[in-house]
Amino acid sequence: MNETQSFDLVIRGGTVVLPDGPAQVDIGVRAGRIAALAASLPVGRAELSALDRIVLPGGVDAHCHMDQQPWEGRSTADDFRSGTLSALCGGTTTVIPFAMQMRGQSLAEVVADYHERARPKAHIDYAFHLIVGDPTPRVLEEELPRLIAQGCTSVKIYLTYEGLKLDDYEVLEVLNVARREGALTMVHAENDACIRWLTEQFLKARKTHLRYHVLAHPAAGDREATFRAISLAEVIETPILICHVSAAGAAEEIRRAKQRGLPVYAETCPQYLFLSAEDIDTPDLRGAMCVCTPPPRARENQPEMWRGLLDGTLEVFSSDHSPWHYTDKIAGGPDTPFTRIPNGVPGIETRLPLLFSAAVNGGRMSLAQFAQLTATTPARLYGLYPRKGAIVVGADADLALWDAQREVTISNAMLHHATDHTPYEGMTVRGWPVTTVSRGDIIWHEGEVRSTPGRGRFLAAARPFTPRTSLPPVLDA
Ligand code: DUC
Ligand code: ZN
Repeated sequence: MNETQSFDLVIRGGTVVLPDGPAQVDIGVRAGRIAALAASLPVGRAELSALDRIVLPGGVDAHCHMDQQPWEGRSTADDFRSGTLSALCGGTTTVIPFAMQMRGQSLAEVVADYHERARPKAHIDYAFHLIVGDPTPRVLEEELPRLIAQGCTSVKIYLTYEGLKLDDYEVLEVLNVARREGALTMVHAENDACIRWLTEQFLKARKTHLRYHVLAHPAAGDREATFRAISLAEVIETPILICHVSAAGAAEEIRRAKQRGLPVYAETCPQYLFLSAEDIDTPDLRGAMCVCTPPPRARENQPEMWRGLLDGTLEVFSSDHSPWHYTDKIAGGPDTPFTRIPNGVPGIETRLPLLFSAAVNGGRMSLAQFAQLTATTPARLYGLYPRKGAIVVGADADLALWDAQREVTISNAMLHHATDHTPYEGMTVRGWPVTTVSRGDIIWHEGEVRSTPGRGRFLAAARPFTPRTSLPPVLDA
């Protein structure tokens, strides 16, 4: 083998989770890519032992918030530096956060600004979803098609939240552009009127304790909004993905839609498997650490989320990392009403270990299924596969080496995000990613960070679906 054929790095002796399951193979890396997978490779210029390690594709976290523009006067705690650092220390090698357009803003300007925020700081590779909060004719006809052509090929819309929510007519407009452009539309599916009406009733009755946050975001409203989003996408005949599914009813609508053959995809997050409404209902304000939307549901709901993950109803597992400082969450003092607590929980670093421990070590899920949920399927749905999301020849050498038996008790002190708490404080998990490799660089190894901010690159995503030049069939009558 001559110099140009030899490997920059050989990862040797691990149990490697290939798309069809684990195999004992070495991984040869050349120019940042996986160049060979074989039982015994020759010595490389650098060697990394994976003995007693499980080698998984680096995680793809397809729903996380970092350095979004301030909203309602507040910004989340992580910028791209701390957010991507926390991600890589938890075995994730690709993130897809959100460039968020609100009413009155130019989407193109928001995206340009977001590139500036990410470029100097990101440790790992990143793509952007486009939040469309103001679908003006200019956005629909000019900005969106151009941004999609430039590699931002997923769009997120909200059915609730002042400044972001779209009405059904606007949803149809966005879905129609997504269909034409081959983009995927993600939907935050909660019923806005339910939330506003219930919130007002609770406030009038002076019911301001944290527990009313859960009641003001009823699961029935999620089911309705999920079904409505599915129906609107059915009219346009275009794929959608329902974000952060929290409750059995919404999962049931998604399952039915899939059974009818509709291209409906769905995501859930750690907070709906490992937290519950009971964690919010604390006598003090500590429950604020678990406040997010949709909220974690009653503990009895959790088995339904597991069922959805295991039967393929929910095919993406993301963090929805949205970290606020606890001090900001409870800035209103001991009587902070539930309406004043910013929504969101941190979780980019704990996403994979929590699932690995409960699902893989808990005997519920195979390693191949774990890789699908946490890396391969999000990479496919968001136009990053096969460069990201799987251990295959030709892909970027983005890998996480796991010590499957390592017991770790989660504490905020060990995490790398910029916020002051984790809702998972004190939970013990078995299995932890001890080495992370990004494009062949070892960036995290046995507690040592070896990365630098700015090494992450923007990923221009491919269009995940075929652009449809024809009208939606309903218009072609
Ligand atoms: N809910 C969201 O939809 N996004 C960020 C935070 C949250 O709780
Ligand atoms: Zn979110």
